[in-house]
This record gives sequence, C-alpha cells and structure tokens, in this order.
Amino acid sequence: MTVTTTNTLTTTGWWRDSVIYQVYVRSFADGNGDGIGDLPGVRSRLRYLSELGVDAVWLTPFYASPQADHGYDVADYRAVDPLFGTLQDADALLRDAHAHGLRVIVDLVPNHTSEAHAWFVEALAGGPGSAARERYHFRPGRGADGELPPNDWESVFGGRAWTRVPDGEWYLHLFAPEQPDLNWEHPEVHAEFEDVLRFWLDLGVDGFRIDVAHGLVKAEGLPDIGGGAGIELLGSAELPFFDQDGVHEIYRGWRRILDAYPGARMAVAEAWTPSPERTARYVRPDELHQAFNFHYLGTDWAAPALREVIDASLAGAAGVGAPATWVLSNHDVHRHVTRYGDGATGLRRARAAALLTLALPGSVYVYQGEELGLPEVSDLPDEVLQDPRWERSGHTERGRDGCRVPLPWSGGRAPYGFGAPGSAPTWLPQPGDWAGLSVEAQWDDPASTLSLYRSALAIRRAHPDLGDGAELRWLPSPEGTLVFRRGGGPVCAVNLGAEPVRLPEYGPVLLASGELPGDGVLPGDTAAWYTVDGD
Ligand code: TEU
Ligand code: CA
Repeated sequence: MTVTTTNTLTTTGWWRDSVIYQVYVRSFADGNGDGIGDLPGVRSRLRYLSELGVDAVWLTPFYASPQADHGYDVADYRAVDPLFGTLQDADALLRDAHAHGLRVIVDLVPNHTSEAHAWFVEALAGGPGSAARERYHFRPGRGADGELPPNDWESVFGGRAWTRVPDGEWYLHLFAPEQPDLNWEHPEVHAEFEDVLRFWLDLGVDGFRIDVAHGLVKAEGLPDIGGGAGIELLGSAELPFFDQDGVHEIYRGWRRILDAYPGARMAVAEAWTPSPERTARYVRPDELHQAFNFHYLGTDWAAPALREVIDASLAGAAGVGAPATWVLSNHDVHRHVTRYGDGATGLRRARAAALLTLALPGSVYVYQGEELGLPEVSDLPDEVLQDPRWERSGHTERGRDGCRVPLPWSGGRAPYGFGAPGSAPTWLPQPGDWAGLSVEAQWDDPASTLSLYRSALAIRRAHPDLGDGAELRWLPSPEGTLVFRRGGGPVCAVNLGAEPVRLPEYGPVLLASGELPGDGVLPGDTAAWYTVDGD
C-alpha cells in the first residue's frame, strides 16, 4: 500500500485523502422556499461545510430533467434545472465553494439519458432503422409478432428492462423506462460526453462522480442471462450488462481529458462490482482516480468481516497505486444508523463506525446527515413515496426515499430551517421528533454526533499519519475488536461486541465515540483513537 515515502507529485492529489461530503441537492437546503433543495440553498450553507471540516462536496444531478429519478434522468447535460437554479447559480456556487476552500465534484450520468433528451425524442420520431435509434438500444421483439422483449434482462428498479414503443420496437432501460440506455458503441455518444466533461471542467469543477460507471458497455449481442436470474445478482455475479471489460477504454479517454486541465481534476466511479479486485480495475493509473467502496458499505457490523473487507480493499487499491475509499451511506441505501441496529444501538455503532472509517488510509465519503446521526425514515406514508422502485416493484419495495428526507438545520418543528419560515412543505415530510437532531441543536453540544464528526475531521486533517498518510498495521486484540495503528501515529480501537473489553493502555485518548470508564476499558459498540505514549 501507499506509504509516506511515495508522497511525490506523480502519486499525490487532493483526492488521495480527501473527505468528500455528498450533497443530495434536493434535500440539503431550500433557497427559494418551494420545499425542494436547490443550488442557492447549498451556497448558503457552505460555511457549515467548511466548519464541519470536509475537503470537498459532491453535488448530485442538478441538470435539466423531468425528475423521473430525481435528476438521474438528464434531458440536457449542460443546463441547470429551474427547480435547482440557473447556470449562474452553479457558477456562483463553484466560486464560493473554492473561496471556502472546498472542492466541488458534479455528477455525470452517461449510462442513460432522460426520455426527454433531444436524442431520444429524435429516436422515437425517426422510427425503426433510423440513424437516431442507433444512439440507444432499440431492437425488434421476439415471438410471432415481436410481442416479447428482446432478452430476459430486468430493470434495477423492478420489472423488465425493455419498453415497447408504438411502432413495435423495444428499447433498453436498465433503470426506469424514462431512462433509456445509451449505446456506447456509437462514436457520437463518446464525443458528446467528452464535450460535456469539458463544459463543466471549463466552468471550474474539480471532478466528476460517474453514475453507473460499470454499466455503459453491454455484452455483444445482448445475450440472455438465463435461468430466470434476476436483479438480486447485481454486484455479486457476472452480468452481460455490468462490469464489462469494454468500459475501461472509455475511462482511459476521460482520464486524458482530465489530465489536460490544470489543478488536479478527478473522477470517482460509482461501480458496483463483484469484488474489490474488480473495483480496482476502474482506478488503474490511466483510468479514474477513485471508486466507491460498496464492499465496505455492504459489510455488517462484525469484526472479522470488516477486517477482511478492509484488507481486501487496501490490497486492491494498492495493487494499482490508487487510494482506497470508504463510504457508509449514500442516497441509494438505508442510512447506516438504522442498518446497524435498532434505536440507541444503531446510533452507538454508527458513531463507532465513523471513527473506524475516518481512521482508515485513503479518502472518505460522508453522506449528508450522517454527521447528525440521522436514522432512516422508515415510516413515510405510502402516498408521499417517490422512488420509481416503489411503483415498479408493485408496492413491495419502499425504495430509497427514507434516506433522502430533507435535513434539519434549526428550530423546533418542520421544516427545521430547511427553508425559510413560511416555505412550502418539504418534498418529503420530516419526522416530528427531529428538533434534537438539527445542526443548531448539536453544534455546541460536545457529546453530539456532529461534534464527534467535527473533532474527528479536525484531528484527521491535522495528523500527517491519518488520511493517505501512513500504513495501517493491525495490532493484536481480543476477539470482536479491531485495533490498528497508522505508522507511528494514532491507534484506532473498535469494540464491535456488546461487552466491554480491556485493552493495553496505548496512551492518552484523542477522541472516543462514547464515554470511556478508564483503565483501558473500551465499552461495547465503541471506538476510540489514542496517541501512543513514548513516541
Ligand atoms: O445508482 C446505480 C445503482 O445501480 C444502484 O445504486 C441503484 O440505484 C439502487 O440499488 C436501486 O435501488 C445510480 C444512482 O446513484 C441512483 O440514484 C440512480 O437511481 C441510478 O444510478 C440511475 O441513474
Ligand atoms: Ca427550492
């Protein structure tokens, strides 16, 4: 793995050990009082982000879009949706963020467009055999009258991955029908996205988060998966539409574009793959800079499993000279406070997980609200649910709205400062008991989760051995615990069991996720950072 000795210009970049905060724009802060977060809202909260101590923000899609999948259905890649503001707002946000010392990453959605994109409108009008259809995956159906879809692929959101148009042809959509998949065999598709990259790079963005980076290339001939295999295999098996070798050539081209710009521009792959080794292929030296670590996100709160995924992730990244990355939550998964257990247990573990994660080598992604210890909102009323998954699963899966509830900033009741007083109701209702979780309620409370994150981020930033700094070395420790040291720097100890354990007295406690009784005792579901005596 990378150690301090490789600290040269060729291998370093701000992204190697940055903490990147994911802003889900629709739910972060509402600048104009319509109940939906927007770019001016983000701009008004930059001071919060810089005082929190993160290095960069990733903004989820704010481009012109019918919002069938909340912006992941892009109609115009160079325009800002009026819902979120204007191009001037995006420009002002970039400048202000930079003035606050924050880098900005924007989302790029290359696997599919919106059905409202000019290309798809043209393809529908052009009819079978038209050149415009070749930018997408249009096919005749099977069966006597073409009444059966061209193959057996299923949509990630449920149901078949094909929709038939009135002239009888079918088009492929791995996600919602409003998100037709682009044909990445087509040179115009390549040229267009290279130009879109340049458009945002010229405006000054520091990087891109590549949506569904594993999906662009489909296996030759669009073969059946067979055996009724479905969507439960996503990310765990080889599939003809995911993680195909052909995607890497695309990222090599994009890397050349990024490298041609001054100021260390980067890209992070949203790639769901079967293993850390497969993920590492996206971050080879001539490809993208980072990939999300969904293997870490998907691991249960258990010491052996976490140790294994940490080792595999470090080895995978080191094998290609890339930084490891770590993530616990995002806008697509249940919040980890709730994933890790009920009520107080979940929060206790989430706080410990924060110290574990922020002590690991590499770069960390923080999903908005995790610094407040927000839980998943599991009891949203059926009628407010908006995730396409809810409809497409025939109301069997509630989808991802519960992790997308607008943030509580201040005050005793909804909208908790998300918008100005008198604003329209938030697009998803906030729970009635979130007053104590607001930024305002937590900021000055040293025991709050927000204070824990602020302290951890400050220590991490100040300590040269943390972040991308020094090598991780596991120290001997009791069953159910994880203890490691970063080079000659701090020790991080995590007790994943329920019972307290006694550890060697490493030295003074730098920070702990819960109260420590002293005498080297680490209570259950608790993590602590120690400075080591005698160095
Ligand atoms: O997600 C891609 C993806 O495969 C999953 O995260 C998927 O959305 C989830 O398992 C479904 O429940 C990306 C975006 O992060 C997601 O928000 C978009 O919906 C999706 O792409 C389509 O653009
Ligand atoms: Ca708004």
